[in-house]
Amino acid sequence: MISKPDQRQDSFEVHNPADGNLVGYVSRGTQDDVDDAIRISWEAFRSWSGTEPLDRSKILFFAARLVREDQKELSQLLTREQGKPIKESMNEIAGFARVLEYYASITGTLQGDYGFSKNYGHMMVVRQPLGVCAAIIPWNMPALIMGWKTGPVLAAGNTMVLKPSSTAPLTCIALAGHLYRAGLPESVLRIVTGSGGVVGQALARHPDIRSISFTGAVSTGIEVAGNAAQTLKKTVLELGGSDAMIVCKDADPEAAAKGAVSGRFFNCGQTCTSIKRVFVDSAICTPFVRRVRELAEALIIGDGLTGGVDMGPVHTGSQRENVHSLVQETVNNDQGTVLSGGYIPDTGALKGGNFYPPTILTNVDPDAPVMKEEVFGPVLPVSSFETVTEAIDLANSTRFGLGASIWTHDMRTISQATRDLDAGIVWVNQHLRIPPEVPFGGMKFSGLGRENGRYALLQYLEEKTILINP
Ligand code: TXE
Repeated sequence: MISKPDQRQDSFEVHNPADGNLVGYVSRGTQDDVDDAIRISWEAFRSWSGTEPLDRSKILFFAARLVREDQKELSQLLTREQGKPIKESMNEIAGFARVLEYYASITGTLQGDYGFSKNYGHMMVVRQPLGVCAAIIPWNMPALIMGWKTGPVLAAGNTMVLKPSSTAPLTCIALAGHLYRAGLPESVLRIVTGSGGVVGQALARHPDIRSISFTGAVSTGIEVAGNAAQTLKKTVLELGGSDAMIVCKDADPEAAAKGAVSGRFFNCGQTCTSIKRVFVDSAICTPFVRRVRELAEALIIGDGLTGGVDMGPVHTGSQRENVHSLVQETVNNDQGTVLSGGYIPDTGALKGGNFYPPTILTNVDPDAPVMKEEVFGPVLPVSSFETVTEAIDLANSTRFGLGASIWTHDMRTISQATRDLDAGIVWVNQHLRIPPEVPFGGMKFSGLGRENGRYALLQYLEEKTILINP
């Protein structure tokens, strides 16, 4: 899909991270575009918020069906602009549809409460939509995150202005097209493409936006929240993570090794809840690391459109630079050893893209920056521990609190870990998997509020108390 937008408007290019080729163009939105989109959305709000929940459900279900019918083409577009293997894109597009189906199935279920008091009469609580909500989307999982943000907002009867990332906006635009074809008025969901500094900031600052949901970097999230606070918007921030995986000595060794590899190298390590640090009981560390290495080195790296590829490129050259410099810093400071990977490929088919091999670092100092910062790329740092309490303390020792997993079958250890890990989501004997029914979000610097589940629907509704003296 290479088509230039309206010639009157400035535009920018979207490139394939696997080879640098042009994938398409999008408009460079301005403050005026944001103002127009918000005005149109408010006009639409009057009618959309008054539709029957069942009618909103029908549109969301129909959109999900259209997306599933077009899954292959949408996945190819996602891979071309984002870089991930086609099998992951297929799952992500299906994930978008599933989120829409989930919200379609609960539309209208949280309408309110009722009570009667001799003193106050009829006490009613009605939940009403907020108005125009904004969403700012990143590039790492644009389709799924678009589903997490649009699903509850639209199901609750709000309208939305959405800004996709500048480097992976095309799938979001295509998905919006499917929603329109399913009957969603275009005025109910407006997409404004453009830079974060212009379009994103205009949305965060705009006085007529009632709620803003942002996914991206911690520093950007703090700026968005600061701007949103000036006009008291409800704010949801889904920021980064530095998820720990704790492998106990009774863990199923094969399941844990496979979990580490898929949990780290999925999406080339560019997922907020990727496994970013592994702590292994010292009694099993050597065989565990050996097996992780075998599995990681068996992964096929290449252009995500090629069948059989397990891991695509890092999304941008600058992201790859950040990742590589953290690896080099670890080695140069004697804070860890490269067991596998750790270089920028400069030969063959991988030379033309932003590829980086699956990289394993061992004996890593838990205080090294590669353990403390969010490393958004295929780097797996491993360290050992002596006691579970020590491992939990290490897991909690960063500013992040998004996810964490513990691999064990011991009930006492499971109880301790699920209670003491500072994370918005704690997995046991799995990592990274999140169905739309349960809340998703982080503690500490990983964010504010939750997405997914009925919790997200509540976020986009506002309670009004009505007291009737009969
Ligand atoms: O994020 P940005 P980037 C983390 C990850 C990654 C780092 C940087 O660690 O390495 O962030 O990624 C828009 N006001 N995550 O630079 O800039 C921007 O246009 C309003 C984790 O891509 O935060 C894009 O649409 N909006 C994360 C979105 O914010 C602004 C996923 C995210 O971009 C803005 C992505 C501004 N001032 C990155 N500046 C996760 N939690 O999964 C930019 N944007």
